[in-house]
Amino acid sequence: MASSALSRTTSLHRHFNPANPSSKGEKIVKISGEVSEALSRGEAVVALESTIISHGMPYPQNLETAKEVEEIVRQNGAIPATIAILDGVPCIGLSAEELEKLAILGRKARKTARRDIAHVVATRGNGATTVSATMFFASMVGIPIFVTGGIGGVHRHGESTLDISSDLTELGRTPVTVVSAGVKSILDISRTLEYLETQGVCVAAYKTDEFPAFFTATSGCKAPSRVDSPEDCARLIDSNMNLKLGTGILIAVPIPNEHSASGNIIESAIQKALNEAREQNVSGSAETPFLLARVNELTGGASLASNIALVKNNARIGAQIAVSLARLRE
Ligand code: PSU
Ligand code: MN
Repeated sequence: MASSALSRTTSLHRHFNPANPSSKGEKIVKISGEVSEALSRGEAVVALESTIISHGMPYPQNLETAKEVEEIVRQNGAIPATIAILDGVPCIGLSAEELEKLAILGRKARKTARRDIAHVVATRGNGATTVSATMFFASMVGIPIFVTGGIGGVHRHGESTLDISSDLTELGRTPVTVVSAGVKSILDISRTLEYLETQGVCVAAYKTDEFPAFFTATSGCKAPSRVDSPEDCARLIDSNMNLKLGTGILIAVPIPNEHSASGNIIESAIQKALNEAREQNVSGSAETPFLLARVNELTGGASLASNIALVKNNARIGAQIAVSLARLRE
């Protein structure tokens, strides 16, 4: 235990040294007391993103879901660390007031991927971090596991638009494990898997051979690896850390059967939303939020209910993995 606490502190300080602040002497990031204590003791911590709160769901469901997800992480023995940039300060672990502020800001908060971080901080803005930016901060402070709903990927027609989410390159360069329900079929799933292979990312499906497609458990694409328990995941993460591979891991958890949306209804809504995006020239970072909102409207809220259910399921499994990893590294 003592040696693991020591090694965690050492690795924390290698990435982020609170004694080495910015040029003006300010702290570079703010870590909540609870999260910082858990990290220094080598206890289980789960990072959570904030774009899902600001751009992924409407108010007030976004706030309710964010609170419930944090509660599920706690019930399963880990400490939640929601990450966002507030008034220019990257915050690791939000208070109830900060979480509410972000949920109410909604789309007024800036969707912040890795490329946007420096600008949001420099302009003292409010930034909701995507998977890429959340991974960056989680890694900086030494949180190995991060739970979300779905990650970005290669967009349909990405081979000509080059619209490939920076989530995929982040997975290739940052050793954080992301627990998600796969990728939505608003994206090109098989090209997303090809790109993750190019980036050297280990992709493992949870208790299934198939890579899941967010709203549905199947995608028609085989997952490159399979894991069957939180302990399997913890051993995988531990090996990745010991080998210092430096790359992330994607654990793809299928949506529970009872919540999976009808594939046909979702698929026709996605087709319609994609056509509208093209007609209205919606592209770049605006495309994913546009599609998510339209699919939700077109399915009369059915997709939002599935979305909430799968995020909660991921939170439960992610916390179990974090607990198992903390035990393994004691
Ligand atoms: N997919 C979802 N819900 C989301 C996102 C993706 O099902 O909320 C968000 C995540 O924050 C993800 C980001 O990191 O969108 C990807 O955006 P882009 O496609 O612009 O890279
Ligand atoms: Mn993009």
